[in-house]
Amino acid sequence: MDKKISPSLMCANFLELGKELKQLEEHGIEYLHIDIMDGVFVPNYTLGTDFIKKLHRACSIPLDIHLMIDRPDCKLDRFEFNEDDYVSIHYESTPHIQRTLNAVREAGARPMLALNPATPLNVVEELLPDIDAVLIMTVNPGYAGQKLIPQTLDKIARLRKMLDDAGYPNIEIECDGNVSFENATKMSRAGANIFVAGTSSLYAPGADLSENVKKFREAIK
Ligand code: S6P
Ligand code: MG
Repeated sequence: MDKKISPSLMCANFLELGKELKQLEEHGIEYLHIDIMDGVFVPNYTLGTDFIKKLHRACSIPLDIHLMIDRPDCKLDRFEFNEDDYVSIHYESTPHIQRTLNAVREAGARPMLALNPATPLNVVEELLPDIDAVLIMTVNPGYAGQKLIPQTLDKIARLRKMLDDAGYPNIEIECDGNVSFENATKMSRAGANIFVAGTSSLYAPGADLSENVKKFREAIK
C-alpha cells in the first residue's frame, strides 16, 4: 500500500503557514492532519471549523480531520468536508459509532475509526464495511510532544493482519503520536501506511521542513 504523510498542522509555524503549505504541496504531501479538540473529549483546544474552510480554498491537499470531540454525531453539520477528506471518529466519542461513521460518508467524506491506545482492536471487526481507515493512536490524544506507548506498535501489526485476513486489504492504517523518524520506520514495518508527522519529525524545533519531508520519506520507504 502507498505510504502517505499527514503533517499535523497544530504543530506548524502559523506565522509562516502560507509558505509552509506551498512547500508541502511541492513535496506531494498526501494529507494535512487537522486536530479538532473541544476541551471535553480531550482537555485541550486546537483548530476549528473556519480553519478547515480556509484550507479547502487555499490548498489542494486533502484534509485528514481528527475529531477529538464529544458527540461528533451532533456536530458534523458544522463542518465542511471535501470528498477526498478523511474524518476520524473516536470509538468512545459517540453512543452509536456505526451510525456516526455512516453519517461521515453521507456528509461526503471518508470515514476513519480512531482507537485510543487502550481501546481493543476487536471493536473494528463489526465495522469493517463502514470504514476506509483505522487511526491507531500511539499516544493518548490531547497534546503534541508526548512519548510513544510501546505496545501500540504490536497493535498496528495485529490490526494489519486482522484486516488482511478478513478480506479488507484496502483499509488503511494511520498512526498518530510521536511518529519520529525512528518510530515511523517501525510503524511502517508493522503495517501502517499513513503517518501523522508532528513535533517529533517534520516540525522538530530548528529543523528545515523540506529536508525533514525528504528524511521522512526515507524513513517510511
Ligand atoms: C494529539 C494529536 C496529534 C498531535 C501529533 C503531534 O492529540 O492528535 O495529531 O498533533 O501527534 O505529533 P508529535 O510528534 O508531537 O507527537
Ligand atoms: Mg491527531
